[in-house]
Parts: sequence; C-alpha cells; structure tokens
Amino acid sequence: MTAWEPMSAKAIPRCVILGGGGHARVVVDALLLSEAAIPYAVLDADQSLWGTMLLSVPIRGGDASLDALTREGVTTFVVGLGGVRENGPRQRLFELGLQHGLTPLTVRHPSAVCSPWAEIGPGSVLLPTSVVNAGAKLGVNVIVNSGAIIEHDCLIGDHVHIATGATLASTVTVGRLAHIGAGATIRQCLRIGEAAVVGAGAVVVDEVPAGAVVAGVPARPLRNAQAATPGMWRAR
Ligand code: JB2
Repeated sequence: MTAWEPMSAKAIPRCVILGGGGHARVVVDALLLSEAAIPYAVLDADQSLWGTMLLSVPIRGGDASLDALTREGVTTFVVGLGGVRENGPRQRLFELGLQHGLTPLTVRHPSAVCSPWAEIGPGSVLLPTSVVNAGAKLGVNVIVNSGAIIEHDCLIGDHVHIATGATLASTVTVGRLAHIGAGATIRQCLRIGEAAVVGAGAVVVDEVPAGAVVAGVPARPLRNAQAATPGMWRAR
C-alpha cells in the first residue's frame, strides 16, 4: 500500500500520524484539505489495524516503525491520539516524534478561523470551524477541537485538549495537560490549573486548581475524583 501523493509532492513534507482511531480520522481529513503535508502513514498500537487504511492513509504498524518511516523520507509528525481527560499519552507520543528527529506539524482545517495575531505552537491542530482570536497563545500539541472557541488573549499550555464546542472567554489561562470537556464554558480571566479536567457542559466561574476535576453548572469539584495525570490525586 502506498499513500496518495499529489503530482507536485516534492516540496510537500511527508507526515506520520501517531494513533489511528476516531480523532486521527479528523486530523487526517484536515491535513488532506489543508495540503500542508502528505499524510504518508499512520502508526497505531493495535496490531489488528496494521495493513488497513485510515481514510486514504495506510496504517503501517506500531511506533517501532518510526525509524523505517524516517528512512523513507518522512520528516514531520502529528499526534493523532485524542482521548478524553488524559493528555499524558499525547505528551508521550509528541516526545516520541521529537526523539526520532521529526518536526511537529501544525494542522489547520480550512474552515478554522485563526487570527494572524495569535500564536500556535508546533504540533497543534485547529479542527473544523474552531476559532482562535487575536492575542491568544497556544503551546505545543494542543487540540482545538471542532467548533471550539478560544477568545482573545487566552494562554493555552502544552498538550491541552479543548474539546468539541468548548468556549473560553477572553484572557483565560489553561495549564499544560488540562482537558476542557465538550461544550464547557469558561468565564473570562480565569485560570485552569495544570492537568485539571473540566467536565463536558460545565460552566466555570471560579479558578480551577491544578489536578482538580470539576463539573456542573456552575462547576464544582467532584468528590474523590481522580485527575488524569498520575500523581495528581485530589480527594475532596
Ligand atoms: O502509544 C500509542 C497508542 N496508544 C493507543 N501509539 C500509537 N501509535 N497508537 C496508540 N493508540 C491507538 O490510538 C489505539 O490503538 C487506538 O486505535 C487509537 C485511539 O483511538 P480511539 O478512537 O479509541 O480514541 P481517539 O483518541 O482517536 O478519539 C477519542 O478522542 C477524540 C477527541 C474519542 O473519544 C473521540 O470520540 C474524540 N472525538
């Protein structure tokens, strides 16, 4: 199996996608439409997927195949693992790509609106109809999922996932590895701590400490909730 490549492929880098599930399909779709790179191969931990296709891209094997792909001229990567709550595995895959000398690719779906005055870190993905407004700064490997809104002057840490349809009003700070659930709303000027988890549909009107898990309207800490990142237990 070979990946689809356009006629003028020479100047376009080849990209490997790490992870081949539902999120990877959205990332590959955005990559194909953006034409920023050729989605050359997918790697997935699930052996039953090896030899199958993800959209038009072959799933070539597990992460041990990275060396072979670099020998075939792959120079860029993007993390295709999404996941809910837990962003540690996404960080690990990002670091794996770097360890293999690959450049993290920033992927922007053509329908995503991104101010030229925003800064987007390497390896971040802006999915369909998401919005990133002026003065916002995103770290590396951030997911801005479909329809999410990051208003002006928000600061988003490395490996954060802003899930589908979440809204961050202006000047919100989100610590690295945090997860903002689907449809959640964060009031302006608040700080969401490192590796915190905001549940789907929550409305956050107060600061959220590092490692906390909050949910509801208005959002409250969940009793005995376990934060996504090991070592960040917060029993309340
Ligand atoms: O270490 C790994 C690894 N661990 C799991 N390396 C590689 N290369 N692949 C890994 N995987 C693979 O990621 C799994 O074998 C599986 O095929 C894939 C995850 O797919 P899944 O569809 O379960 O989750 P997802 O992360 O793609 O999507 C989740 O998050 C999205 C944001 C779902 O909840 C989606 O509904 C959601 N939209």
